[in-house]
Amino acid sequence: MESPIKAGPMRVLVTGGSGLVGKAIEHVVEQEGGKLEGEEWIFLSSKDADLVDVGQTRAVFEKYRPTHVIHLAAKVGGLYLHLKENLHFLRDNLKINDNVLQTAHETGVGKVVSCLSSCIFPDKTTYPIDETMIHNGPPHASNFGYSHAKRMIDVQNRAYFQQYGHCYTAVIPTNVVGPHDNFSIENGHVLSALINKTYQAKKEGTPLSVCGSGAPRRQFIYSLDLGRLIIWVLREYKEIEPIILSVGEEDEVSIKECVDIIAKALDYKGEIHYDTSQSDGQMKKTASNAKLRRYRPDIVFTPLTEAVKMTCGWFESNYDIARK
Ligand code: NAP
Ligand code: GFB
Repeated sequence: MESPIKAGPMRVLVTGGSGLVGKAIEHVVEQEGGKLEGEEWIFLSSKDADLVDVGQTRAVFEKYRPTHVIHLAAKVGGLYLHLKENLHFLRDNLKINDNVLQTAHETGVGKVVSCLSSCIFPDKTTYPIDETMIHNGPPHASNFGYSHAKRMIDVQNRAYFQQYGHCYTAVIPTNVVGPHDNFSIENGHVLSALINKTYQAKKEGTPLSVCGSGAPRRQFIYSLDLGRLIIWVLREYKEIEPIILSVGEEDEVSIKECVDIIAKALDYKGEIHYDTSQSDGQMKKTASNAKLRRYRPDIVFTPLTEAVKMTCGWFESNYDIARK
């Protein structure tokens, strides 16, 4: 039996509200009419509460008394940070997730939407990957810490439903690109790191060095498209089972294609080298968005070239304040 979600306007607490995905949701809520009459939306950063700490987690939930939670907060980073810090990714994210879900239960939160990721699926698998395959084998070795912590959210959600009837569910975004990302060359995700690298190469008149062979393939969703879909999941999606939020398999591109898209967007015409001494990580993790399409056949995704162009524009205009 599902626990009743309180009637009346929502008070939504967004953990990780200051990050790439959180800022996209804030834009949709504040600028695109994503907030309905009487609703309150609170966007947290780690300055409001370090969610690794259960006392600070409880204090921030007591302060805001949310009816709903979008749980984005996590230790997040690109392939090369994962390779260095798998234990930190595992421990920090296990603690954050348990603190947020258990505190949501203790304070009577009616619905929680958490975030998994398309990089947590089994490394040895058939394609396309779908939501039923999460636990069908070990994740890729490069990010096993983060992947196991994220997989536990799915296990926790099932346990909260079975024991208390809570509607705690999760979305599975693929790689995300957009404004307010972490543009760190060492620790960022591929597109944000490459945007910063290409920007520097153009400014210095030096060659652009790309990590790996450029052969791996990825699907990228624009952060604002993802933000709109997460708000839809909060309002309309009733399953405990997670749902993949991604562009289709047909939109999968190689890292080399990404490099060329970024070079065009930043008008970079210098030399491009591929440093194959650096890991390629997962070669592919092609995810199916068939379940999403069944719910939302109307969805139109921002094309990658447009998403990259807008992200590059944001980066150039906000260079001084961008995380890098
Ligand atoms: P992000 O830009 O790095 O933002 C992370 C957010 O979590 C920030 O608001 C950060 O706060 C907060 N945070 C980190 N550690 C915290 C802690 N100990 N206590 C409280 N808050 C903490 O990450 P993102 O890309 O938006 O990712 C959001 C969610 O989407 C994550 O769950 C991630 O796993 C998932 N996801 C991301 C991608 C992607 O490609 N980016 C793909 C799939 C899934 P501060 O600003 O104060 O640091
Ligand atoms: O976004 P990324 O770091 O992680 O992409 P994943 C790694 C891929 O991009 C590898 C290539 O094939 C790299 O060889 N690449 C090329 C680069 N140049 C660079 C560069 O300068 N920086 C980086 N980082 N990569 C992510 C997870 O896995 O999947 C996230 O790390 C999230 O947490 C996301 O879950 C969905 O795509 O391999």
